Amino acid sequence: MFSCKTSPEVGGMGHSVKRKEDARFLHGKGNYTDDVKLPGMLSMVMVRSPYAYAKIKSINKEKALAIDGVLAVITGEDLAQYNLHWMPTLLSDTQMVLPTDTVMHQSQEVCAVIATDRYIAVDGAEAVDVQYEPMQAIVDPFKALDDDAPLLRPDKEGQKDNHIYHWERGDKAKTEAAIAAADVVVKERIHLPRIHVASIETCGVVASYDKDTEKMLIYLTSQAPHAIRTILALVAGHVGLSEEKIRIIAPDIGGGFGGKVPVYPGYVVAIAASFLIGKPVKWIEDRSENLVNGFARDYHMDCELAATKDGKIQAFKVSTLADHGYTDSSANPSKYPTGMFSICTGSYDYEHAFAELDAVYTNKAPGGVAYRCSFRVTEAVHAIERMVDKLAAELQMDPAEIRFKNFIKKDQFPYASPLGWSYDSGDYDATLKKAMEMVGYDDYKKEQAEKRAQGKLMGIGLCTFTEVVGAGPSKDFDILGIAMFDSAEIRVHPTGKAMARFGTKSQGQGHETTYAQILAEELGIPYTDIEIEEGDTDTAPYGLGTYASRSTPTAGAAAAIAARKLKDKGKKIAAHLLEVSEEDIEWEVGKYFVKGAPEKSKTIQDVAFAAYTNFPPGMEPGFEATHYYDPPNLTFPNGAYICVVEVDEETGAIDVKRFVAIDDCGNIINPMIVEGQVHGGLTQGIAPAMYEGIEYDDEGNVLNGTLMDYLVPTAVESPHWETGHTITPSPHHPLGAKGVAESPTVGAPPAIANAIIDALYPLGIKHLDIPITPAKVWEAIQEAKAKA
Ligand code: MCN
Ligand code: CUN
Repeated sequence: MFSCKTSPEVGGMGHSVKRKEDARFLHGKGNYTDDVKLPGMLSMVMVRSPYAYAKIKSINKEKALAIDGVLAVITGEDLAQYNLHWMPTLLSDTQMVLPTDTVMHQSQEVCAVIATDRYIAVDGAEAVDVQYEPMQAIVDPFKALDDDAPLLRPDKEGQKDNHIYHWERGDKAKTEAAIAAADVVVKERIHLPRIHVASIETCGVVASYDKDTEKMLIYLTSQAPHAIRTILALVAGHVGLSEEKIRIIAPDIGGGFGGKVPVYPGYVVAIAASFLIGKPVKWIEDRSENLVNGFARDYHMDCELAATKDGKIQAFKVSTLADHGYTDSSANPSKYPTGMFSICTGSYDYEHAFAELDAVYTNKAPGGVAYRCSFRVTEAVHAIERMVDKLAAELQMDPAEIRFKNFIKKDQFPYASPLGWSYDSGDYDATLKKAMEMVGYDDYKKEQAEKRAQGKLMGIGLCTFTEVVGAGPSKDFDILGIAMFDSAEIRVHPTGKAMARFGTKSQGQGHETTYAQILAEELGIPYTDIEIEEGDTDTAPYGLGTYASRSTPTAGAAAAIAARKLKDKGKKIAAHLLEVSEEDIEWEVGKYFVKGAPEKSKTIQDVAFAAYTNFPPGMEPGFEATHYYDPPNLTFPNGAYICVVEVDEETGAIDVKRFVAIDDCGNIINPMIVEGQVHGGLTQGIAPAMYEGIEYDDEGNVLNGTLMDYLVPTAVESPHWETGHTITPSPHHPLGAKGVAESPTVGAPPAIANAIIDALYPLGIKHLDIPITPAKVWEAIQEAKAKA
């Protein structure tokens, strides 16, 4: 167990102190991109394509330009003059900034209208006359690979079909042989549909170019401001926007969830427009624009799990077709085009595994990596956890029993997984046992047997997942070639108060509080005396940003190590002040004292003052430290989730009776913040499991592009989440902490799906794809009854 080293006033690790940032949020004083108002600022609105696939015959700007206040209509042809009409995606594909001849998905940006205010810009956008020649869109990713399918990306040299790439990991021959020889093999095609993050704040930018200083100031809703600055400099350096002239400020962010990692065409157009016009330009998406552009998931996974007849898993094979839309803009490291999908062997110990994936182009919006996915761990965990339950059902084994039988055991860590990861630590038995005790598993099993005897549908679903978060190490992980590490810079002022800056960027995770707590833990300076700043590329140390639950594993570690550098310097100063040698100085949180004479001591505040006023001769003055942390490995949090549901056979209505989530993220910095992260993440787990999914018709029209018909669960739909934790520290993280923020969204959907399918088991229903809505359940029940 973890016990706090600091007092609640100091507020180091393990204290549930209240979030420092909340006062300004709750008082309506948050400062979001749309709150930025600069003198002379213009407003930009996009004209978007009504078609999923069409040739642009003409764009007539005249009527729009005739409107009083409309200053410009920018088309792809206009940008082409500066070679700015295409941009690289985060995975080295190419994406149109604005099209010159063809639109590739519904709602794609066609041209941009710039006006003196937003209302006029909207009128202007309506007045632009675009003539299209619609073509038959490719919506079904399987059909995209047909021989007679039209080639969607003829602009790409050497591209002969709609196949983007093939990726594989593991030993195919041995895995297939093990499957062929096994007693039992279960198979399933599992689809994780397109969903959308739908954060409260949509994407947006304010770009402000000053022709005199040649500086480009950009306010951006970005999870990764430094990386975006570098990419902008690489893309627009040729027109004079070099990196030292670009300043990106990511102000407060109203939810990112991965949707604020990429560069959207609107950003580039607004920046280009401000550069050309020399005035600030604001572009903010409206709700529908936000809902229809970008996505998460869309993996079709053919899974095969093989085992002995007593339930020992032997081999797992998964072949995936990934629908990437018209360009591959997944925000993934270049060596990992499928993100961390190869964690799909799960929490179980077996020898043979093979995963392969083919990515294809279709006439849909690009995206893929978002929605608390941990770089595709959501997909991986869904595959293995559904399949383990299917195996248990096939063998008529208890799903908990089959898991205990196959778990990697505590003493097997570090564990080399068959697809190449080194799991750092875990005690999976303990986590599942705790969840079973908390929910009252055995009692529910009895109740289920009774209910089944009465013809009632009740299900219990488990998910025991392993996550992988905290990219770097930099040798393996990058974004467009920029190595992944993260950074912290601490300045302790003479009066002992501090300011610390980071290369990450909170979007609601509470970094202003938890980073201060890490520093309080290490230095003994109260967390309330430490200001935390992120997101300004002119002031913060270089970092790769906040996504893939990497902030605690990387920047959190950097904070601890930078603080330790300060502590070392402080020791020398304390020795000088106490007139003893450095070896005689000992540290306890907040103060240095003389070995054997604890009454002779200097507080960290005394030492900070001395660092500016009375430091040892020859020492560099000041009390500051910086650390760039390159992790030796990722961290592997895990969890055991149990969901209990009842299904109404008449209507298909699903009632989630209980949901217990036990997470293990190693040592915890702020238990209340972790609990809040888990609550939010679980709600974002029930969402794709039961409600959300972007739907298309055969023409590629999005059928649910507003919040009227794209159902985002609210507090009303959310069950009462019951949470808890086990603690297995990460052996390589300086604080023993692992990331946690995406675990609940990774773990919840399979637990819910498993519970509903378990409820339907007596009817012979063996699988349903998410979202499992009442309508889907009702139809499955009718079909099952018709067969019976
Ligand atoms: N924490 C802790 N102890 C631990 C681990 C984490 O106290 N052992 C705390 C951290 O200090 C931090 C929070 O929990 O305050 C989340 O930390 P971490 O797991 O490191 O994740 P990140 O800060 O890197 O957050 C990223 C993650 C991602 S990738 C998505 S997507 C997501 C998520 O965070 N988007 C969010 N949670 C979100 N929460 C909000 N409110 N808004 C979003 O957009
Ligand atoms: Cu995959 S969503 Mo988070 O990593 O920003």
